[in-house]
Amino acid sequence: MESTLDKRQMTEFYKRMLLIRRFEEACGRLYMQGKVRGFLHLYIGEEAIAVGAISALQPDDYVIGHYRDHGHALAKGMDPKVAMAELCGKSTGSSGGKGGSMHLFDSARNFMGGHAIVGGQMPIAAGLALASKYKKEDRVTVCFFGDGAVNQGEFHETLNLASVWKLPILFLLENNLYGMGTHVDRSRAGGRHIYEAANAYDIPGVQIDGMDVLGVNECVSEAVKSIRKGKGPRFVEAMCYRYRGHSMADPTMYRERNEAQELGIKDPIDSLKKFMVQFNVASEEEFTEIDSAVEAQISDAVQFAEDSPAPGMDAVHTNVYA
Ligand SMILES: Cc1ncc(C[n+]2csc(CCOP(=O)(O)OP(=O)(O)O)c2C)c(N)n1
Ligand SMILES: [Mg+2]
Repeated sequence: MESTLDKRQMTEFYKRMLLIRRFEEACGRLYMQGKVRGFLHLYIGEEAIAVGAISALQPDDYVIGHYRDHGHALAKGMDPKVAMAELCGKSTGSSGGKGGSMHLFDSARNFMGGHAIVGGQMPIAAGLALASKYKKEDRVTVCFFGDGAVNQGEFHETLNLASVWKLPILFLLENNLYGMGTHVDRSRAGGRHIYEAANAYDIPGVQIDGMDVLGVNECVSEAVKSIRKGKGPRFVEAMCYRYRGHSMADPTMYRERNEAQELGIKDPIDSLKKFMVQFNVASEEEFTEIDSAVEAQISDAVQFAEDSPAPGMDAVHTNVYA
């Protein structure tokens, strides 16, 4: 872990990652209490990717991703209160409580969802990037997706057109080694170096450590700079690890309990903290203060969600397009 970033930026990364971690833990608790219903896919362990990548963007840039979306939404600036209310199905949520965990959306911050169909966000991402190019807007689209999405037709169709049309788009693969309970080695030829697939479409691809927020930020900053210059799409494969099951309903019987240890997985939040303490960027006391502030922010979000009203009956016929 090396970096030329300053204290303010590193502290911001730490805060954001911790906010996501604590948010996810609170979601897990609310789910167990029956207050969050439906599917719930936690992003715990992968925080460095959302935070490192999205911190390299401008507010006008688009972010779009899959159903494991809380981390991306929070990193793009969505208010944790609004996100938590959405998860609890409340009218104060980002989609008025009608979207839930998999469909967070914040168009004011250019966070374009939260998509439940594996790979379904990819052609939409290309559409966003095409619109920006057509309208000559200085905007980059970052499309997040998982290792399970790369075996979908949309992945190949999107990479092809994005390259042919030189779209301002970054494909950001979060390779957490699993698509539900299936290890990537069993579902994908060359599953540990998927980035090479981008070369087939003339898109430069790299593989990075997705557990290192500073490394992610540096790599994405460079890629986005090139995309902004009109040099066409880029592809980043961030290797990471999903600490929890695929969803809350998954008891993870298909992998050994000590797999993360065996793989030498380093926690992204602990690693950054150790780095900052070692190089005197921040003291233990400063971290204690940040930790309490984040805890307070999360309890406020939970309280807000619990106190908010459910959508009224008048909402039954709104946002229905068929
Ligand atoms: C088209 C489609 N097929 C199957 C599913 C069921 N499904 C939901 S998540 C998932 C696994 C995707 O794994 P990955 O892309 O690696 O993302 P991760 O959950 O690891 O973040 C599958 C198969 C779906 N939602 N959409
Ligand atoms: Mg996966």
